[in-house]
Amino acid sequence: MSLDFDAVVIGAGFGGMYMLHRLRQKGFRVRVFESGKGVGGTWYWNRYPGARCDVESVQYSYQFSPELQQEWEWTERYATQPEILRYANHVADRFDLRCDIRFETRVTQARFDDKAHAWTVETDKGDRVTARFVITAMGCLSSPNTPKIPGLEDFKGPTYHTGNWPHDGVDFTGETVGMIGTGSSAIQSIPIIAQQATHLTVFQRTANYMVPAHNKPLDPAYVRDVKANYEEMRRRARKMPAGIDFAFNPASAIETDEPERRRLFEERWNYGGLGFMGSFSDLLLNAESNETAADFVRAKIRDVVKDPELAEKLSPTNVIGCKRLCVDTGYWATFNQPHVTLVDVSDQPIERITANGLRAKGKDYTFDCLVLATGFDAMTGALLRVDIRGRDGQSLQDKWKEGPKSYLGLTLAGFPNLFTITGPGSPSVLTNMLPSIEQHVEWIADCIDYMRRRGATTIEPSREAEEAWVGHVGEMAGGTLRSTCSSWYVGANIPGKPRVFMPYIGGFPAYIERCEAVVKNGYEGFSLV
Ligand code: N01
Repeated sequence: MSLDFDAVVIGAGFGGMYMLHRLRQKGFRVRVFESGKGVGGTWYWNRYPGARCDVESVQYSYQFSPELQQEWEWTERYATQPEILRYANHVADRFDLRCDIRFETRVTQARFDDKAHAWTVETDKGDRVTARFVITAMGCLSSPNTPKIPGLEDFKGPTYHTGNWPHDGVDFTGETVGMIGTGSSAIQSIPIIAQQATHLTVFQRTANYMVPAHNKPLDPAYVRDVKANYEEMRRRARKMPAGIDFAFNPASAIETDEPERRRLFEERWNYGGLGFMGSFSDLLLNAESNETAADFVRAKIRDVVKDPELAEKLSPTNVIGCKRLCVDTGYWATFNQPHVTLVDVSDQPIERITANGLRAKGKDYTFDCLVLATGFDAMTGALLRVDIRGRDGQSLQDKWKEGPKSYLGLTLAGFPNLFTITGPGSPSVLTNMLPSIEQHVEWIADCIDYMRRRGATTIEPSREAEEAWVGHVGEMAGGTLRSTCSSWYVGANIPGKPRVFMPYIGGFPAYIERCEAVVKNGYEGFSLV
């Protein structure tokens, strides 16, 4: 049976684009399906005001092409969404990717044919194509979560979700706005929406920790230096647990005396960014150490927020870093403004959305526009939206009904020739996504190339290898404070979702080593036919 393609890739974000390029370089025939009108994935959809990456721009970028790395000029320490989207488009043009991407086309079903050793992929545009391999590149945070709050359809004004923002932008000038959520998307957009709106009411279920971005234009001398030493920086980053090059202090917070501890926290705070959690090595391992960092941040909130009662409401009480840490610009100070109101809904859920606003704790709030900054069905949501069927017609929904299972976060027992870029069980969301994506793409491309050389037509992990990996992922998670709170890492934001810590927390270097060892040992844990 002749197949239409060697591989179908689902999604044209950073994962899908590089997968296409890499496979084409090796001479494979590839078709990419993308539901958006353009490339960029996360950065195509998340156009809410203030959206920018919290990994520094010079590191949140591809490294597979030294020429690309040298020619692209980032302008700010943390790149804005429009700049990252321009970069994605530049990559698509530079490597002539668009000709193999079908835009505005959503994959609806992928079925594995046991006899043909191939997948049949169907789309909402009526495509029906066959391919030896299917590679998902749908992103970890790409299935927006709209909570089922009663009355949502009754609201008369416009409702916006930060994860699916209108492409022409929204001007809130002269409007009153209600916002639900205080995660990363909310904390970036709140200061900007507050500049436009006549009144902003924020409904907070859980107060969040944040560290200042101290964003700034990039100094040309710094950029020149980075470019002259890019490879060295990338090498250092690969050795760090999150795949990000920043200094990590091996000392314990609790074993460091108070003045020195404060000095080190202060130093990181003044530098800005996620490196704050690298102040000490045990912040996510030891509850007492964690509390020292949490206390430090809470004191910062009291310094900024003038009303002590409001400061208290904005102060998180859970483990710092358990939910994803936010990187902000002026978030807490925004609440000092008289036209910004915080409503704490931590003890009682929002009762209902009404025609003109919402009702919470027996009180009615009115506003013209509603913003849902309510996050995503993370890591599994996008995959489960597609009807994926492996051997004997088994559905992915069925396989994952008690939580996601994978081997290396890359492959699934019972689903031959299916690869999941940054799938559950991989480090992905706990790392700098770009290098994580590149590592997966290169591993997958090498594997497919190896199969071609061997004349193999299927690859599939054994149930034992998968179980062992799932066990290892769970064991690693159990050893840190990160699995102890109701975060999207454990699926807690989606009612009914199985509670499983989804990403691999053992660190990027350990993960790379494991993936390389699997190859070295002749694709250990896999059967190739
Ligand atoms: O989503 P979130 P996000 N009633 O899930 C609240 C990445 N990202 O889009 O915490 C009331 O973090 C919910 O409350 P709670 C980053 O990895 C990166 O902000 O569940 N409230 C929470 O406050 C990030 O972690 C960047 O109690 C409800 C909020 O909605 C991830 O994407 C920027 C509710 C959702 O927060 C997701 O971030 C943006 C309800 N029924 C995003 N349902 C950067 O690179 C939900 N909430 C900087």
